[in-house]
Amino acid sequence: MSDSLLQQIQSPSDLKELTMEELYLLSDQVRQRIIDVMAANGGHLGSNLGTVELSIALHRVFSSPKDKLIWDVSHQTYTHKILTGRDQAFPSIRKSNGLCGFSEPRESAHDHFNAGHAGTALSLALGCARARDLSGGDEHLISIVGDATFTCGMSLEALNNLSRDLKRFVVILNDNEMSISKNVGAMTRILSSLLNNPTTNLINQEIQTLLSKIPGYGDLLVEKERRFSESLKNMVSPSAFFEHFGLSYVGPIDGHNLQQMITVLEQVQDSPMPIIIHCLTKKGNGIPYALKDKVTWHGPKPFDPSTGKFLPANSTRPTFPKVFGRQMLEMAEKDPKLVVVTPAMLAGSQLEAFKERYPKRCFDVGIAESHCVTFCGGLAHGKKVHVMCSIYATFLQRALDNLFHDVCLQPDLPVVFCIDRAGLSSADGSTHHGIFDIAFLNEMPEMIICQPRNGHVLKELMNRCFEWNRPTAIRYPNKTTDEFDRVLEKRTPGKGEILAEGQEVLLIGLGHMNDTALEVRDLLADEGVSATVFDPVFIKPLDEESLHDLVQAHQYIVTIEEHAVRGGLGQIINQFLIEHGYKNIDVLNLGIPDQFIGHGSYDDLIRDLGLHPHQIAERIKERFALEASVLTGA
Ligand SMILES: Cc1ncc(C[n+]2csc(CCOP(=O)(O)OP(=O)(O)O)c2C)c(N)n1
Repeated sequence: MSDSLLQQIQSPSDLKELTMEELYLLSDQVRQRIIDVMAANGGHLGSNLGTVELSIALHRVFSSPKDKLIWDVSHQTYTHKILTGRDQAFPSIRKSNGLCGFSEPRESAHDHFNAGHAGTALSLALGCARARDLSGGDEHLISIVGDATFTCGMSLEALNNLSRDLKRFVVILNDNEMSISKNVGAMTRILSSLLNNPTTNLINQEIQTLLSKIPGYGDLLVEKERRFSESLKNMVSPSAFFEHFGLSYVGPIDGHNLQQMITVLEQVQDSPMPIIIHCLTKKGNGIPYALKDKVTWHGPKPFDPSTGKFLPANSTRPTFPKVFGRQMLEMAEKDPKLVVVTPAMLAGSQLEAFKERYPKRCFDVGIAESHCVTFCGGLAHGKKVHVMCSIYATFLQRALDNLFHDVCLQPDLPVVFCIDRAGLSSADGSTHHGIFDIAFLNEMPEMIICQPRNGHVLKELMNRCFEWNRPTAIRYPNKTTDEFDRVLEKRTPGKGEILAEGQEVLLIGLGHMNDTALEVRDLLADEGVSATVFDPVFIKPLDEESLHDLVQAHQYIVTIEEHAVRGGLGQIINQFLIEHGYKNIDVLNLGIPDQFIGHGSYDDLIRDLGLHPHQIAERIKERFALEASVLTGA
């Protein structure tokens, strides 16, 4: 068959016409396509190379979109996208106006939910199945769930709600033994015990007999199968763990063995009870260097596929998370009480070196944000240790009640939340933007909230945060920044800084948006408009003393933040003005409007939001009619 087999696939129904040889060829072509596009764009390479055969088998056996494939996290859906009419657009993935890197219903009828956070697929599929049964439907619900996603309480909560009479409900447990880093906890032990169960080996014989009966290629496959059998202990047998939840367990089977996957799926698809198929896959399958270093190749930046070398980065400056990781090492050396907790984001949060140097003081709790925050409450109890909880802004949303109930409401639990990825997440898009956390953190009576404008201020805040003795949030984006070789000054809650003085306009920037504010100031100055730039540093408590002086000295106030305007710094400043009876002041709040924001390059997103310095300068002049008033001296 020709090289262009992939181009002939317009919809998954086309797979049903192909021979097994053609399906093998297709899997090679899809794998190569993913490698080529990821090399150019960067993205979730490892997990996607693990699901090529699995996705082909699923689309061969089931009839999407009537049968619903519901992917957990959905970062592993590239083959699914390619097979469901999106191959041509595939090079645009994660780019501005291009395909989304996750499942996105606005993009295709084959994607049923906008997903990006782990632990949702089982609950969504179960909900769909119950609705199907109530409305007399007959479609299959297939959820595809990674082994690390079983560290999520939500996955277990969904399992707890299954019942044995649920039909046409298939769970694919995609087990590659990895989260982003090595998977953690008892669940990994349970899964590996299934692989080492002695009865598993006995059943191996059975599946080989089954395969040999397939006309035309059975014998060949048996041969292939034997070569694999060292690592694959295939079986069709119940397993106690999943049986207790009402699921029939099938496996473990080789998730890269297309024929075997298809055979098993065909056999179980009309089961009168819910089924879990335990597939063994390898992250990075098909690229030796990616197989060797699964953490690095989970989500690489653009690279040269022939050497596995990354393309030169645009900047040599450190990122905020890098500064955080290094500062943690510095602090840990001086403070033996310092511990850090991460919910499965060791690598992204730059904590790998900390884990290596201080393994007992670093807790990776798995993809379990609620547990993570409550666990931090327990850790901080009695102040035996200094607790840093390093968590992405978007994932902290999962633990809102834990934050309220198990930390802030408790007397004297000074957990420090280092909130990473606060701001736009660019290529990951709507599920990952960290733009809502101030809104809910600000509601917590005991909370201190701050945001450094650069790496140096980040270190200053980290250095002092345990002196404040309160639950504290230090939020920062994944952007490049500066560290400076200077003494770390003391930071005090409620103390901001004037970065530049002026007269008419008061620009209040949040964190790195102070760089934008300073640029805006220059642009306004070019037009004869004078502006002050104030960095509050602390969002809560506000530097009310400075604000009173500044508000009285300026006629116009502009807040600039990379956070939702609703509930963000802007509204907090507005509240301050109202509470203190300021009347004749014009205010402009700039930030993320009340809508969900898609993916794209950082610069494109900033421009789309009107937050580029030139756009902000224009918006300020327009809003306050500054040219007319200031330039004419009116
Ligand atoms: C709630 C939540 N926390 C953390 C993450 C970050 N994250 C993305 S993929 C991933 C690992 C997922 O592992 P697994 O479920 O086994 O799927 P695999 O990548 O191995 O296919 C993590 C922790 C997330 N997407 N959602």
